[in-house]
Amino acid sequence: MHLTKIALPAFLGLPFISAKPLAARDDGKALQDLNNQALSALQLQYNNTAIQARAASQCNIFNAPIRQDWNSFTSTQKKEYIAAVRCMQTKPSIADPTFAPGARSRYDDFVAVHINQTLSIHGTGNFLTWHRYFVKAYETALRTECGYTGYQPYWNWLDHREDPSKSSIFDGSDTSFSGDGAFVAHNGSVNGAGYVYIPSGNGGGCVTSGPFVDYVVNLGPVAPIQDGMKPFPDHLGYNPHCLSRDLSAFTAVNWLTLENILNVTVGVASQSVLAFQNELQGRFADGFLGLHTAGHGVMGGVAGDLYGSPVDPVFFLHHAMVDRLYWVWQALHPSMAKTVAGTLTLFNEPPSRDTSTCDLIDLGVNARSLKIANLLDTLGSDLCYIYI
Ligand SMILES: *[C@@H]1O[C@H](CO)[C@@H](O)[C@H](O)[C@H]1NC(C)=O
Ligand SMILES: *[C@@H]1O[C@H](CO)[C@@H](O)[C@H](O)[C@H]1NC(C)=O
Ligand SMILES: *[C@@H]1O[C@H](CO)[C@@H](O)[C@H](O)[C@H]1NC(C)=O
Ligand SMILES: *[C@@H]1O[C@H](CO)[C@@H](O)[C@H](O)[C@H]1NC(C)=O
Ligand SMILES: [Cu+2]
Repeated sequence: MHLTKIALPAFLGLPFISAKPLAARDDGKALQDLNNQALSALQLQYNNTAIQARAASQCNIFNAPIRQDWNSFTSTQKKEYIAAVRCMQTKPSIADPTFAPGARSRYDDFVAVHINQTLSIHGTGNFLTWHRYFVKAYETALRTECGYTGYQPYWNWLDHREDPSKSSIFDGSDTSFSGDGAFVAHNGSVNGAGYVYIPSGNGGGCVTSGPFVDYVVNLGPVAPIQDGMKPFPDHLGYNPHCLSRDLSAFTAVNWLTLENILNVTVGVASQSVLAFQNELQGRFADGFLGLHTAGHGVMGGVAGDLYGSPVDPVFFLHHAMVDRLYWVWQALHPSMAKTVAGTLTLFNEPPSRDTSTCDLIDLGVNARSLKIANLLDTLGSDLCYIYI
């Protein structure tokens, strides 16, 4: 705890002393400062560890692979990442067809386990570690099965919030993840478990350009939230359709905010892992989406489906950003970093026991099962990475 107390005041002064609203550029700087606070805290923890307890070969803050902002990738790096994703979408599925009859590709193998376990990995005590491991397993598959030589990039939510279609992720160019969907008149989406109405953006249909214009989505949607989009009744059955989007500046401007990022990492909502994960996911009955739900909502289209959301490849950049905040929170709250809270079922419906750090995270054919305890430290023997 003392790390937090020493390190934070200088930083905390920044957003609050200013009387006028912060420009987007300052928001980006404040987020970078927050990341730097986490790096310093981890360095200090390492430097304070007895010399004999830190073998140079072990994963540590100074030798860990670095995950970075998609914006900081060169065109070559972006193209290499995109090529690996497309490779995953063409390699045949290795899942048991009786488990996921609709899965055709290695990419679908990831979507299928997420659909299958949706009700026990959201609004639960394993939400943070399940998705952390899911992203890690995907990053590993890109590298070992599709020749990718970099690490998982993240989506910087503060970038182009007022018009996501201008961002390097969604601008529709050949170094993006394709852009907005074609305009299809519809009456928006109902997000946040039915509580939060989101007006239509300029899309709603299939993406029209970029690397994923011909990508065939094979699974879902299970529980779509966009007006007019029909659920496919067979959760893991074969349902070929396009990658649809309805980019929502409304959602980004309202909820992908520096204020919310600060609240969960250093503010009121950072005071326990329960408060952190709840505020991150949203307070739907209050009409508040939370950063995690909002990110999915910004993509819209097929990504608005809680179950099938990984069909949109930006899912993994979004969840890398979610994991980045979890990593920041853990670094700045070392005494609570390895605690978990919550139960085994979505919003504890039906009621279930508390999550334990001995519970296994099972990603099917995508990775070996690991205990939650092994996924709490990104500088351990099972995970090794940092964010910049
Ligand atoms: C930790 O030690 C390294 C190497 O001596 C040094 O460069 C770094 O500034 C130290 N970090 C902190 C936060 O003290
Ligand atoms: C998930 O898959 C397992 C194994 O096939 C199956 O027993 C279970 O019913 C599935 N659960 C859901 C919610 O689809
Ligand atoms: C659109 O949906 C919202 C929220 O469900 C509703 O309040 C509104 O009346 C709808 N508008 C139309 C034109 O259907
Ligand atoms: C911060 O999170 C707390 C706890 O969920 C919430 O009550 C409060 O309204 C949030 N503050 C802001 C400024 O969003
Ligand atoms: Cu999820």
